[in-house]
Formats: sequence, C-alpha cells, structure tokens
Amino acid sequence: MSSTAVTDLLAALADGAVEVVDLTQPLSETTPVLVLPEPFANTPHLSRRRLSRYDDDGPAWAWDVLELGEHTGTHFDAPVHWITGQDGDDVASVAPSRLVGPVAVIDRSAAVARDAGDLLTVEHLEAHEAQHGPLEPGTWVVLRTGWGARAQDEAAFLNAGPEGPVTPGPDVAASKWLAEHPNVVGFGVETVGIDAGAAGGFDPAFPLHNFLLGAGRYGLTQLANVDRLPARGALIVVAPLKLVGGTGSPSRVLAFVPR
Ligand code: 23J
Ligand code: MN
Repeated sequence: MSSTAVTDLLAALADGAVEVVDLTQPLSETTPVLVLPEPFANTPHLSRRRLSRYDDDGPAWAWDVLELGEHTGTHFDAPVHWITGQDGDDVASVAPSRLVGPVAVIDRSAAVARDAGDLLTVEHLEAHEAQHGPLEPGTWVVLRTGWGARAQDEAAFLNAGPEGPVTPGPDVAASKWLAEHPNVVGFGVETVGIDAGAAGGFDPAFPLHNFLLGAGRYGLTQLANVDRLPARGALIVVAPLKLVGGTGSPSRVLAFVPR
C-alpha cells in the first residue's frame, strides 16, 4: 500500500486527528447585509420565490428562485469588486490553488471586547509574525474579533452608532502591509466587510478594499467559528461560486484543523 499526503490526511480525518470546522454563517432571509450611507445603492437581503413544493407546479419536487447580492453573508470579494482591482480577477477567474492554503489567525478578540472599533495595526501583524514565524506563501490571514457571536442579530452585527458603523478592522498602514506582503493571498473577517466600520472616513476610503483588491488579492467576510482555529497550522478551503464576471460570491468556507 502506498502512503501519500492525501491518504495520511484521509486517515487523520477518519480518526479525528484532523477536524473539519465550518467557517460559514447560515445564509437566509435574516442574514445581515451591509448598509451604506446616502446616496449609495444598497444590497438587498436574501429573498426567495417558490417554484414548487410537491404541488401542482411540481408534484414530486421542491425548488425556489433566489435573489441575493453577490456580497451577502459569508462571502468572497474578488479584485474586480474595487476600482483599483478592475483589471484583476473576477470570481470565475480565480485560480483554484489560491482558494486552498494555510490560515494565520490574528486574535484581537480581547481588544474588541473592550473597544468595538479596535483597529488592527502593523505592530499587531509584525508581533504575530515574530511570535508564530513568517507567513507562509499562499496564506489567508484571518482577523479574530469575536464578532461572529453577533451574526444572528443584525443591529448588534452592524453596530451603527451616531457616527456610523462601529466594527473592527485594519487601519490604513495595516491595510497597505497586508496588500504588499508577498505571501498574503487573502484576508478574512467575522464582520460584514473586510474594512473597519469607520473605514469610509479613512484616507483612502475603505483602504483594505482599495489596497488588497488592487493588489489582486481576495477578501472573505462574515466568518463563523473563528475561535476554533489555531493561530497557525490549519488549512482553509474557500469555495465561491464560479460566477462569470462576478465581483463577489456567497461562499462555503471550511478549515482542516489538527486536534
Ligand atoms: C461596497 C462598498 C463598501 C463596502 C463593501 C461593498 C463591502 O464591505 C463588501 O462586501 O465588499 S465596505
Ligand atoms: Mn464584499
């Protein structure tokens, strides 16, 4: 019998040495969606229209039609989502090898519990590399904030205050650092978007969208179960629809985590 990396992984999955963790939030009519200020267009909540339910319209089958924004729930941001990335990949053009890779988790949950608007800085990113080693090629960086606990309550999840949304995310310099790091393929968050809630007022506005998507990298939002990931050593699988011309897509996101 031959031993290979894949047969070893299958054995580890079978005996529980490696667990599959679902990083995806449930997708339904109540899934929170981003709210942009006037005069910008907003994305709708998911809705569905019934085609049949084992009835005259389809006696032995049930099926629905979906309406939803590309950027709804746990979703992928493609470079073409942002003006700076308009010559980059649409969702269907993303190389599959970039959708599977190591995941590095930066834990800001304690700071976010004290300050919901906590910003990730270059100092935090460099401290993570100093503690856990340099980011490996093809890394998805995930920002752990504890925000996923709010995902079933739209008001708490969007956390809009008088000055706009108060949610964590990277500052301008950290956004540039991530976009310029040669080994970062993508950046994932628990919040509604990859940028901080206050980022519409940063210079540039929405700096992570601006720099990261402009550099041909990807975003991932509204992740679940991030507290079940180690700082290093897990593998992430990101599965957006192969939507031709798509700027983003709801995605199933899984992690393989050593126990
Ligand atoms: C459009 C404009 C601003 C933002 C977003 C979309 C997202 O968060 C998104 O889902 O890409 S901040
Ligand atoms: Mn998006």
